[in-house]
Amino acid sequence: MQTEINFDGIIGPSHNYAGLSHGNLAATRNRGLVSRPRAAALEGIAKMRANIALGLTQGILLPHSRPDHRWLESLATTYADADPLLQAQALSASPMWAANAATVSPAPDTEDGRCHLTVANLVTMPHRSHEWPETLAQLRLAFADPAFAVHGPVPAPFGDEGAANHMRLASAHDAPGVEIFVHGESGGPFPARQHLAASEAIARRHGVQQALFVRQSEQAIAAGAFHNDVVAVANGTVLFAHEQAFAAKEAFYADLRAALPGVEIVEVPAAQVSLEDAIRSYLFNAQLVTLPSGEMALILPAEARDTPSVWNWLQEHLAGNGPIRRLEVVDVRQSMANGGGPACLRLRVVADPATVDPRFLVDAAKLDRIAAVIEARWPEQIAQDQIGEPALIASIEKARTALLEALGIVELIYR
Ligand code: SUG
Repeated sequence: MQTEINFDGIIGPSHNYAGLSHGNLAATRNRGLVSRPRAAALEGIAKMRANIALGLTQGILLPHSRPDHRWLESLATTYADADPLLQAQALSASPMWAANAATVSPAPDTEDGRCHLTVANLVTMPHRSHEWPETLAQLRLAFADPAFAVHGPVPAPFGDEGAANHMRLASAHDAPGVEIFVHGESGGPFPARQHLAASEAIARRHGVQQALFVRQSEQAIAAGAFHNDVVAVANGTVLFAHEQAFAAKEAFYADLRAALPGVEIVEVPAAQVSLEDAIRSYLFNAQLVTLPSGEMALILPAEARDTPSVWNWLQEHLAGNGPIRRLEVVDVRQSMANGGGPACLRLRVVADPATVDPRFLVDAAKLDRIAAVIEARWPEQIAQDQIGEPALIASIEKARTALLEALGIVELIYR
């Protein structure tokens, strides 16, 4: 049976605050803080446990091998010789944000009836530009079944940041849907990370039957919405978005209503929640999910509860007859401090779980085993001035190997 599976990126042992993402205000604001990789990874595990308890199907993607020695080799250097910026770029645990792993077009949407995945090239940010080879290797393992078609990256210079700029609306997960590809053109002082040409190429190669292309508003990017999933999220027939998320909004909404007559657009007015509050609280970087009961729940970061304008809007929505019936608050503060909320941490794939390599699916017992490795091996903290220390690097490398061994995913250890 086709269902939605959320694949969460396990937060890797090298998680740190190097402030690498220009335009991501949380990451630059928190540059230089001491990170807590063990606590971070356990927060991610707790989120997965909570989602399983809600009756959702849960998968994982694995931390990449860090530092990325292959990437450094292609730059004709080594970790020991690299300058601190290059070291940080090679060490980043950014693959945790699985929403940037790939764009996924579920089987009911595509011409050939297969579920298509294109690995994101992430070319805009140097520390993320070297994620794709290892992500691709994981996707090829997890989705080796002929029900899937896994594609390599769109070529540079067309920036592609994956599912974070892609939304799907459909009357049911297993019904044909409308796929919305969101790109940026300008973002004030900040880069637009998703390019229209990349989105169009993906829609063509996936054979998406109903695709809409919409531009992110310049205002949103300039306010810190470096990905669309910071200001909008969709599930089922519901689009939940900030009033200022899109450029040419009325035309987009009209196209969407024509493509999916039952669509419900839940728009949060700027007068009630400013773009700044939306971005600081990550109201929209929530997981909007359909529970087994058929009700929709919003899985939100604690920061949303702590932001009065946001929490008031949500309470009003619940009291009215809005489509979001339930709020679930999760604590992912370590990831949030780098600009990654609950939705950034997961990649949604609609598929029959029986077609997925079972090593990439988790239940509560497997999460206990993963948590035990994290507790025993993940560094408790990393200060920025430690990232050149050989002992720290050795412990990071050993920690990841221990996890892959525990999960029996040894193909990825010595790539
Ligand atoms: O690409 N942060 C990530 C956050 C990604 C969030 N993902 C989604 N919105 N889907 C980014 O900006 C910061 C890492 C650092 O600065 O060390 C970082 O890469």
